[in-house]
Amino acid sequence: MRAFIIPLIFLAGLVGAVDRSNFKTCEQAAFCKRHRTEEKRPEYNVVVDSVKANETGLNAVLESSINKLSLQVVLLEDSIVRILVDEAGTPLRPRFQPLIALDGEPKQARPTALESNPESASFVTPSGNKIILNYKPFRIDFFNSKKELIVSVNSKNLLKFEHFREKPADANNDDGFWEETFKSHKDSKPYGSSSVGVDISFVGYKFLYGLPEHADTVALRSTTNQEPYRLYNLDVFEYELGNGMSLYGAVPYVIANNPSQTVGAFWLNAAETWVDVASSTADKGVLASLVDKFKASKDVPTVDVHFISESGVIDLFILLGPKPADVFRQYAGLTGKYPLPPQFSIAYHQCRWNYNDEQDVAQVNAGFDEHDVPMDAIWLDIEHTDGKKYFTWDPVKFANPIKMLENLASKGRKLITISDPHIKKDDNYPVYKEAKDQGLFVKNADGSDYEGHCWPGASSYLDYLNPAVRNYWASQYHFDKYQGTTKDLFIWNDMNEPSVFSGPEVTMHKDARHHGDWEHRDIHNIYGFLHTISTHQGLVERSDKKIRPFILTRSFFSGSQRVAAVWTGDNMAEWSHLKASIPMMLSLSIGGIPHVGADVGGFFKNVDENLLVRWYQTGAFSPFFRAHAHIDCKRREPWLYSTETLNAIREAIRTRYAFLPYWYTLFYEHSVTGKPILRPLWAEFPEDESSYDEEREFLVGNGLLVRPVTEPDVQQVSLYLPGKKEVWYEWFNDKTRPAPGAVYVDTPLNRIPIFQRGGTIIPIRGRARRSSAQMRNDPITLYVAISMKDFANGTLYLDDGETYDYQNGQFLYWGFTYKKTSEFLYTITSKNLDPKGELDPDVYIEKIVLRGVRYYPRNIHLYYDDYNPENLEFEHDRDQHLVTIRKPGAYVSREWRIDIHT
Ligand code: NBV
Repeated sequence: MRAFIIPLIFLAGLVGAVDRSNFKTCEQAAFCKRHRTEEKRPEYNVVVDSVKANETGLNAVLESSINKLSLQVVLLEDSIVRILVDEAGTPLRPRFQPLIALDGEPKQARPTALESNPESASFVTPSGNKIILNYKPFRIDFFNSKKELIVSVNSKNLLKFEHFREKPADANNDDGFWEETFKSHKDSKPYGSSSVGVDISFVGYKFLYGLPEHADTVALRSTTNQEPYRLYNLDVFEYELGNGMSLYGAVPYVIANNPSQTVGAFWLNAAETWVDVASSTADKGVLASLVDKFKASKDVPTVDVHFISESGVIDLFILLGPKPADVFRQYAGLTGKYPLPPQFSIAYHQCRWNYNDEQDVAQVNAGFDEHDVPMDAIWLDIEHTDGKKYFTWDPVKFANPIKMLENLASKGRKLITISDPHIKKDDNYPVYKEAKDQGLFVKNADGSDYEGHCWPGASSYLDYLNPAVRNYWASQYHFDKYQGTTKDLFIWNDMNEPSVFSGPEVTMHKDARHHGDWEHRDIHNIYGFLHTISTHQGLVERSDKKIRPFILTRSFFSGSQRVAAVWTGDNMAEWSHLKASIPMMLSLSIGGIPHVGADVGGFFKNVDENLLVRWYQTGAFSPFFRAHAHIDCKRREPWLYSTETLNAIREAIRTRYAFLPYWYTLFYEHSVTGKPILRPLWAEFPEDESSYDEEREFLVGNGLLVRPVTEPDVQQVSLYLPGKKEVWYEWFNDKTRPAPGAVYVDTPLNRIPIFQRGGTIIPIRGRARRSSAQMRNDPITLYVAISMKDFANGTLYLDDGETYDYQNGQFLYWGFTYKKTSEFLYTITSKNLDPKGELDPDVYIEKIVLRGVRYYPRNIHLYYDDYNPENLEFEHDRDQHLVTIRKPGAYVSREWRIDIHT
């Protein structure tokens, strides 16, 4: 039994900031300190005789004065190289690999031009990248098809691999190798420290991104003379901005971008990980001769990264790009994509801790209708349960949940309930009793059930690493088990870092034991991921794989996108937090997790009206859009504010609903290509160096640029329009703006600065309704933004928005193209992009708006075939270069052509 000391932070109410003393620095984590500061570490060399080429790469043994390691360099499909380093021979204990993060076993590929000589061995990938394994000292260099060095592994000789060992009688523990204490918590390491680390240099790069989750800039900062970025999933109360402290989730993955090439590195390790980032130039040290040979100048900017993990193996994937879209696809190929979510989940959500009872829910539900504000889901936080026992309802406050669900469903709305992984220690709670009896909890080192303190008081934690536990937890969601629920109820998984109020750093003890005798240390960063995998399984099973699940999770790891959306946790109602939400969402988004958002309004503290409006406007362009607030905050339903505020909030939410067809199409396209939905500018404009550290603004898909207002009381904001010889259109007034360039736009309270990129066609729905379900068959308006080359195209995906029937052809995916066909003729055509899509709904195009028209249309005709033109009505605003074609009446799922004669 561990003693419970409830940190004061949880009783502290709404003031204060993070208590840093609760969380370790690198200096306080013995392994991190050793990796970071050890001056003279033994060098590893490749044992020359051990090098063996095989069908997909090279194997070898690495040797230092301390130990021997096995090395595999494996070529994977799609220009990815995997480097695996483990202890050689028969180690004392096996090492954990979080293979669950991978979306299946990566497919191997055959290299060409395998060569070896006394100093090195090399091979070439099908796309012309050359990989050289240097023997003395061990180093792996990656060259692109232009023969330029782009990545080098271990060029700084930071490889360090602590092997398991028997504790000698006279063991010296000065450096915390055998045992560590943090505050009152002792961590035992009977086989010693088993940490691993190595350096990776990105040669020719100044900018590196990734490593969510941190409340920091999107472009990673140098950590020289500062704390490294930390990846150790933690429940950080009142987190601070602008540093690399751990937060709730971990994606150990970085992307480097320069004008000619984008590359990535994925460090597949679930243990506590620290990452140093430093800028240098490759004109000194071992790489100098290589860059000299391959680069015009020796002064090659380089970003050096040092990954350090407490246990596990080195399992490193180098993604060779060469363009951002390639790297996104490569990473998604490894860890998976976010499957198409139900449509309601990308609409607007109303949450607070807590909606008090069924009457409260009914009033909020009605309030949205009374005030004409669309809304798709109401959320219930922990207070809805019977004593924080998940899968139960408070018998008094929520006596008729089915009725409540049906009321919501009658308007097309959903209910989301919270379900945390801590299980109240109470023999009368069946989940606790069964899990205890069946041995489903995480254990202490002595084999007893692990106990910690959380919301319900003394709790145990299910061991989701065990597939039997995942099945058990999944079954708790079945309708016969989770009573009072219907298919319109979805799930929120919180506190799954896991948060243990009485544990070290508010989480689980590292020497706790999981299924397979793994230590918690080995698996910590995937605990939340496993929790959501199991919830996902439950939701799929309970509907017989008919309804698409929706799960929101706070903790995550690489691969979590296969099962859940993520939010940025307990932020604050402060302008700085609104601003920080943009880089945070962007990092997650390029880290492969597309359905992301921050609590609109800010979780802690009361929010002022100006900030609330601006937050709604940012939320309206965030992939996940939910208002949420702490239990001690004043109520925040939109109608509790001034008319001006209510109007602005209504307008923001309606704008989100108008753009839903565009969002939904982007989510569909992500599920096919792995491309992020929210994109930093460089993702679309990798050559535009001015955009590399831009984080006030972002792109939604390739067509919309959004620059939310994140400053108080501003009447104007400046923003940057990227691209070369491109043109952008201000969404709300159609003004044409050339790129590249900075512009100022007016930002009255109800204005969100958004721009449409010339060359794109964006589908929207112009009528606001109560919920997205009620808009399902509404007509579409196409916004055609004409490029400098007289061209535009775009896509539209539609289906029933909730079932898996789209996998059996019940969808449509059509493309629209605008182009100049001859001197006096411009055409817009529709084309079926996926003939497997059989959906042919009664959805037609009610309006086409053409932006950037520099000619005078004489007449406009619609053709379903070549013979019967239909004359279309249109308006032409010469000053604004705008043509509006009214009621073309063309169906979105039919082939047609519109001719514009000039
Ligand atoms: O369940 C209560 C809250 C929840 O509202 C919030 O969104 C989570 O991030 N939860 C954390 C626990 C308590 C936070 C102080």
